[in-house]
Amino acid sequence: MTDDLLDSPGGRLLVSVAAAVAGLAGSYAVTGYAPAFIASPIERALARSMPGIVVSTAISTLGSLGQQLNLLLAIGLAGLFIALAARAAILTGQFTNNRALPVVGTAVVTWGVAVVLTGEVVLAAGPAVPAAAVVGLAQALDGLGGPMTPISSKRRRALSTVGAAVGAATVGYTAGNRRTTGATGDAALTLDAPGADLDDVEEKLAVAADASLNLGDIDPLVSENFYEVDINSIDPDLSAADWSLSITGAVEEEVTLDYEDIQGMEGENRFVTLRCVGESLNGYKTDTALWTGVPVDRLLEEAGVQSGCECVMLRAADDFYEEFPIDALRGGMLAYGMNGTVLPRGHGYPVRALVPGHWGEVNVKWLSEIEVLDEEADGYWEKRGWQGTGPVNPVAKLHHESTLSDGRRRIGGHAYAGLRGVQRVEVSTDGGETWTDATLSDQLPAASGDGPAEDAWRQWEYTYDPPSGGHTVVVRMVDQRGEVQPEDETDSYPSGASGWVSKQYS
Ligand SMILES: Nc1nc2c(c(=O)[nH]1)N[C@H]1C(S)=C(S)[C@@H](COP(=O)(O)O)O[C@H]1N2
Ligand SMILES: [Mo]
Repeated sequence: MTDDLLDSPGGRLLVSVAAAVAGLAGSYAVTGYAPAFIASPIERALARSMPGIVVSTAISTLGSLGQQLNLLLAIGLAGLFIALAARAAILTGQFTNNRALPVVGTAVVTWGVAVVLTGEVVLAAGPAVPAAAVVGLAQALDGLGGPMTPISSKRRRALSTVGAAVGAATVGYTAGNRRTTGATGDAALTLDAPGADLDDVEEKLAVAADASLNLGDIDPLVSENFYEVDINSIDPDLSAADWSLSITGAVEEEVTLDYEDIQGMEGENRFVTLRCVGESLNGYKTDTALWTGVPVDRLLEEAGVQSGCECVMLRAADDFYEEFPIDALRGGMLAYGMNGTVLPRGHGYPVRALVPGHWGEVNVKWLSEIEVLDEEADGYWEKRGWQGTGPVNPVAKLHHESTLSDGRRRIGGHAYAGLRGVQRVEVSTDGGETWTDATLSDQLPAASGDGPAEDAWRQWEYTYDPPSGGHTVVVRMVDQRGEVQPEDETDSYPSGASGWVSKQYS
């Protein structure tokens, strides 16, 4: 037994962990928050194999925290692989008396693990080199004095190794963050497509701003903060130049389109609202944007649909897939722009589907394939017990409340009913005994400019004298056919929250 750091089990553990930290940082440095990051495939495998009941419970109890915990677990596992690789290399080197093996072994095994996980041969050097460097550093510190006593104490050498790992982590974290924002362009890129009418975008956004009721704390008619829901902790990071979409399956002729094809076609600008089936009744997962893209029906006609089930499966780059009636898709669009900017990565860059009036989940992001089916099949969420491929449930939310200087109360929110359209919102301030119509925002315009948008929410507001003592406000919406939304309350699982929103004020 020498005084060498690498000769004690504790020292080897410390160096292995330091190598893992440096390796993770190195991977992040060269990939950023992207699928090539060494933890990303692990995170994805964990998320995809999680039983439906666990995912659904996590969604309702933890929200997006569940996904973050999953990512942390994946990073821990990736680190464990690197640490084990380093430890094995150190031990084998010592056993065979080979001075080169700890460094070379750590590099090769870490590289191999990264290649197997990510499929990235070059980027796999990201974790391999720093991990091996830390092992090499520890070895060098131990051996600096040659066969004699090393120049610094064992404690000092341990601290130097840890210091190197912390330094690598800091540099890697910074570099990775820079890469992430560089790739996604935090400052949204202005849209510029031959087929897009950008003046029309500006006009429609101005109309929407004008039509919005000024309710201070809640989103105007075009959401400022559009919710994001998907199965990824780390979103696909696609290049538009490499992207293509194929229409396959029960068609007369398969059609493949690339980004340029889509951008060259005559485009349209459409207001569409999305609502997630996992949203709680008075939740915040309903939002509206002005989307730029092309109608799907032309493309389906070009392919010649011959479906036995009149149904279709949309597939995406994150291995997400959803099946639903093809008629719903015929009315939909393929969007590459959002509110006058290039479709952001988090919302499906380069191209996503929009299926008017249907739950968010069938509005597939990072779209790669439209497969026309001959037989019904389950989508990703339906395999996990959800039933979220149909039309949305109507809802009137209560998100704004303020007291005016004269003591009156002002309340408001958004109302959405998919293709049924919002005709009225009714408010009761006496727990549902009596009802009064709320003031509604004007309807957003249709893509053509003629008439209202077929699938967009509206805002409502109502001002009243609050009775002394407590009172209960209830809100409900009435669709364009005059039908009042169902009163019965249901949870979001499995087919979307439903019911009248009510709040008690003291
Ligand atoms: N490829 C892909 N598309 C997806 C999802 C996903 O996980 N992967 N999530 C769906 C769900 S559940 C919803 S509610 C909407 C949300 O769209 P947004 O993130 O743009 O708001 O995207 C849908 N499209
Ligand atoms: Mo969703």
